[in-house]
Amino acid sequence: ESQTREYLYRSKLPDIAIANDTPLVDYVLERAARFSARPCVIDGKSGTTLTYGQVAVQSARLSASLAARHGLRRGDVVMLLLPNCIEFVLAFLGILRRGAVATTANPFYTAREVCEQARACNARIVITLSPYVPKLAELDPDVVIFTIDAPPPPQDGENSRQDGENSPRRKLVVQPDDVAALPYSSGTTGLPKGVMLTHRGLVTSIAQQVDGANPNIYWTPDDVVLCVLPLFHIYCMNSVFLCSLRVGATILIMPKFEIAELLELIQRHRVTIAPFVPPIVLAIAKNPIVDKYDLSSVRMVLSGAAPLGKELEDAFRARLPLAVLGQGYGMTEAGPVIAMNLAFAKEVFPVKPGSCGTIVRNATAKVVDPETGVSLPHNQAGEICIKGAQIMKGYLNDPEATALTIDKEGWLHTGDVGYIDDNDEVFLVDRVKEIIKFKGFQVAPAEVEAILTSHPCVADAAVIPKKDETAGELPVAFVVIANGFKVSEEELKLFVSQQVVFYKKIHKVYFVDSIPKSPAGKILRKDLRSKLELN
Ligand code: AYL
Repeated sequence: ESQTREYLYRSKLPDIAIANDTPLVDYVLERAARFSARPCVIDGKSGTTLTYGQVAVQSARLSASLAARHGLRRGDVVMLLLPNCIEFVLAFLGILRRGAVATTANPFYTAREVCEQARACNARIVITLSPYVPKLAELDPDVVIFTIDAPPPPQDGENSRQDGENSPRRKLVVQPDDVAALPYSSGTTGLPKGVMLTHRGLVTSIAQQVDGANPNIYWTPDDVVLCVLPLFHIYCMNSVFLCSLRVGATILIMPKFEIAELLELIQRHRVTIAPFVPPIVLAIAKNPIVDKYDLSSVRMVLSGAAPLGKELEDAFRARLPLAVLGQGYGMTEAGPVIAMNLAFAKEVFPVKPGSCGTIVRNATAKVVDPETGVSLPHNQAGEICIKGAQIMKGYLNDPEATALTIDKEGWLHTGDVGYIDDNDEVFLVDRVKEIIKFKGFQVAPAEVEAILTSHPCVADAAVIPKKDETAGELPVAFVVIANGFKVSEEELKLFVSQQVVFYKKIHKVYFVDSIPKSPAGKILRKDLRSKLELN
């Protein structure tokens, strides 16, 4: 290649020393002894509160119990199929303490989706609630199903087998490059894949956000952090749950978004930090009931996982003038955080509206021309690439997909198109990858296409995003009916919706004679997208 100069981007914050060979749980609970009497998690509905001390002890107990009863060992995969609840927090920490791996799934998934993930990662144990047990019926009978709402009685001697907080052996169990969390993501192409996030990677990511003399996100033990986004998704798991533990803040748990309840909780618990996604920002900006609540405690509002329009940003700021609103930008595979707004820092930097933040510290980004791979200077749009100890180790059992995403030099290619401006802020403008984002949730077109083409009347199908004000994007399908068959739009929508979680549903079917494809057989999604715009 003829390019002599590489254009590289870094944080404005200086790099910091990160003890990223520490196991994740030791790292996030490093100062827990100091905070042991302070509230760690509060269940919003019941008011049940566990202190840092209780979380440390109870997660260790759960860990010991998983080992004693079910033989949980280092490297074993445990699936968490749970809504946001205190037990999620305890189970996640308990699994990781053993050097085992937590794979998280949406409890609203259909049986097909749950089983596909559990089988793909060979989950040995599923931790869930009894109403979700029927979704696990098809799993191998060897898989242990552990229902936290109906736990088995404690066994004799179990407590004596728990390893205490200071067990010297525990440190040896977990290696920094062991996988800790295994969320699923389709990345830039194809079906959902297990994203191997290691202890080292997650420690690095959390440090990049909340550590240092001038942390990029400045939180303190006095903060109350709202946990309404799903913990099974990497945004909340990392930037809400794990970052809160690291700083010793209080996590206020809410199992699902309901506006009046959310506002009530913010007022009652004097929430200071509100991590949101754009649809929640929209609801707060637009809903008149917001005026009935005292939200003056909120000092920081984060938005991420999907684009936040500038008008919406302005409307929201008018509603909550005391809070700093800004965006984070991430991708599951990237560990996940790529960029974070520097208005959240302890010593703030000036930022522009519409930006997705500045590249996190201890990391390097570049913007490449997707055609030539040449890196681009400020203000020129291209594919964002990121490098650093925080990115994934790879996709589980899928070296080909890994090699397509992380190149030989260690650059992770995001599939996002954007530029970095003169102020070193990231602005996203487009995507060169397939995923559809419904309210920040991923929809893998390949998954829905496979379901559609499994229908006897369908010869071919392509699924693409259609812009939508509340959801951001909606999945819509182009379908070729098989010769001599007849099928209606409603039938196909139903056929899909019976097999998928709500956000993967098809909102419109366009019947066509053929799906445009490249000579290599790849769907020309761009052509379909422009067809939609003409519609
Ligand atoms: P995944 N603006 C626009 N698009 C975004 C943004 C944003 N601020 N953040 C993420 N995306 C899109 O794996 C983008 O296309 O992780 C990206 O490649 O479900 C894709 O979503 C990744 O989707 C944070 C803040 C985590 C954000 C995240 C990202 C979680 C979404 C932690 O603190």
